[in-house]
Amino acid sequence: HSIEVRPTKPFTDQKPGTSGLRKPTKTFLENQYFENFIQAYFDDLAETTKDKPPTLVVGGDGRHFVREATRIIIQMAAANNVKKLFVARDGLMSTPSVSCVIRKRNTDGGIVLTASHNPGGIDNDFGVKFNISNGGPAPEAVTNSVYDKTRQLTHIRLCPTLINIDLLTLGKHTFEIEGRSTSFEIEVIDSVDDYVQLMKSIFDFEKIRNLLNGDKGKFPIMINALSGVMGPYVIRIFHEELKAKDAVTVKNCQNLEDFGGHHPDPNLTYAHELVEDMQQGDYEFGAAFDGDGDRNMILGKNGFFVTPCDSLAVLAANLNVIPYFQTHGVHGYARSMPTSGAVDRVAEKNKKSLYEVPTGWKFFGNLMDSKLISICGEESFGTGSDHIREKDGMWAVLSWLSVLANIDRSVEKILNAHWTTFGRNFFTRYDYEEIDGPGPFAMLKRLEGMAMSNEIVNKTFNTAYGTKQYTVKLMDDFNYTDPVDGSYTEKQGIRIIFTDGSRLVFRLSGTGSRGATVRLYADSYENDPSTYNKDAQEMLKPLVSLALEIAQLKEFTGRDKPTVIT
Ligand code: VG1
Ligand code: CO
Repeated sequence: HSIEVRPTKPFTDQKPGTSGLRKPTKTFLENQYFENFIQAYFDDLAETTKDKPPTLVVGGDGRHFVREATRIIIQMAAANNVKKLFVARDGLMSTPSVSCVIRKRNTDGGIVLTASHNPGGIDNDFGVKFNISNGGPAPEAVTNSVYDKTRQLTHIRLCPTLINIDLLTLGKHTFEIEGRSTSFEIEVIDSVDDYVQLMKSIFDFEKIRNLLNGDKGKFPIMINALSGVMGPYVIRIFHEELKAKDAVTVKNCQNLEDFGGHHPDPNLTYAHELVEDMQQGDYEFGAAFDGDGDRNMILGKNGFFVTPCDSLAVLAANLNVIPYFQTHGVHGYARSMPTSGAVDRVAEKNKKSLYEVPTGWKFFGNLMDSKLISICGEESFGTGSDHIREKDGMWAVLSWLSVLANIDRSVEKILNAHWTTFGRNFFTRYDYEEIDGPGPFAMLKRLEGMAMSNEIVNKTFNTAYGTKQYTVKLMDDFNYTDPVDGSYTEKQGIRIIFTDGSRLVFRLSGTGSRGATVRLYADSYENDPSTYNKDAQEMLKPLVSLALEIAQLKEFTGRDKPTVIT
């Protein structure tokens, strides 16, 4: 096969956000937009791998264009000196699974074709994420370097005759490429095998099997994959490995190119079907995943909601029930900055270090590589550990089932016991999605100015609800210096911390593809047991109303209510 060097025009807007490059699918389809981005990545990779041709993995979440994109990557990898490419069968592989395969097969990195929790289809979003050799999302040094290359790109390289490769059958293919000293290898691998093996090495499957369908009777659960990539993982693990078909009801486990119209984001709004199913009272436990399988939502009987912040804290407090941590030990914990302080209290009690990083999983990688942390999470329904370098929805579900099997068969009781020990952080996030115009940027700009001048520090505010008063202790624009490599990241969100420990955070989303999305996070700690069973929205009303007032959110955005509340 010969290599074609095809001229192209560079784009100026291929800067990856919080988690890869996400754009409307149609944008990727026009003017070699996708090919350009991939070429810039290969150019960058060539610099770092020098004369050692790299090995890579490619997989995606099955959304529209994933399969075609996989074939384009094969043609481009061949022309860009990639030695070996592991390709997920039918192009389908969850994000955590890609991370697992990179680590297990010692590749130099991977490409994940996903826009994660963004809706899919020709009229929705597509996305590309690059992962590095530790299995984690590429850090900013890499994505910035790729971005620089996208703006200067003049040519793309591909082998146009590499077509009709069977991606549905497992196996190896070798091709001779003109002008290359080494041949190009493809190996089509099963998307689920490596991952399931890893899960079996972490958890006590026998114990989970016994919980679901064992000596204490059935423990009915409901799993909803929102038509994303997780279907085959769910079926394989629950029905085949755990042999618990009777106890595990599954929904939307057929992967669809448009996710069946689902917005594949496992939260109370977009996974409402699961909430309704759980409210019927027939299931003890419920979970949903996002499009690429790294996010999870956990519900208890009757739809009892476990906030991701509490989920992280409960798992951190109970890691000792999971065999992996019994053998590997537990290092510290970490959370993203907007995530509530619930896990901080567990760290304090267990005398573990607690790291606070900017939003985005890439910031946890160095901490895990250096064995500073074992578990970490984000308020955005992401939980994971150092078994891989991505957040992992299935891992979170199996962790919860391990806790249920060992501690108590009720999610609600586990939460109540946790709050009794540690107190409760009430947390909520308001999203104002896809706002047009400069308003959101102006709002953030003004808040940055207020943080710089310290003008509201020591000021006491009354709120529109009740008699509660809040005095500002600190207001800043969050920045982070990585303790491992010293890399510095700034402007990661405005924080307002009050004297009673309550916190407000404002930031703009880095994963949207249309307009600007404002996120407002509120976190407030209570240790009065009479509050523990109160509704978070009710409890946080005063704090949220104060947030809206301080930020003048309505004036700047024109929105008087959020699109999503979690
Ligand atoms: C959001 C979440 C963030 C998460 C990121 C990727 O980013 O807030 O916590 O890491 O999505 O998740 P942003 O910039 O929109 O707030 V995934 O599952 O979409 O890769
Ligand atoms: Co995701």
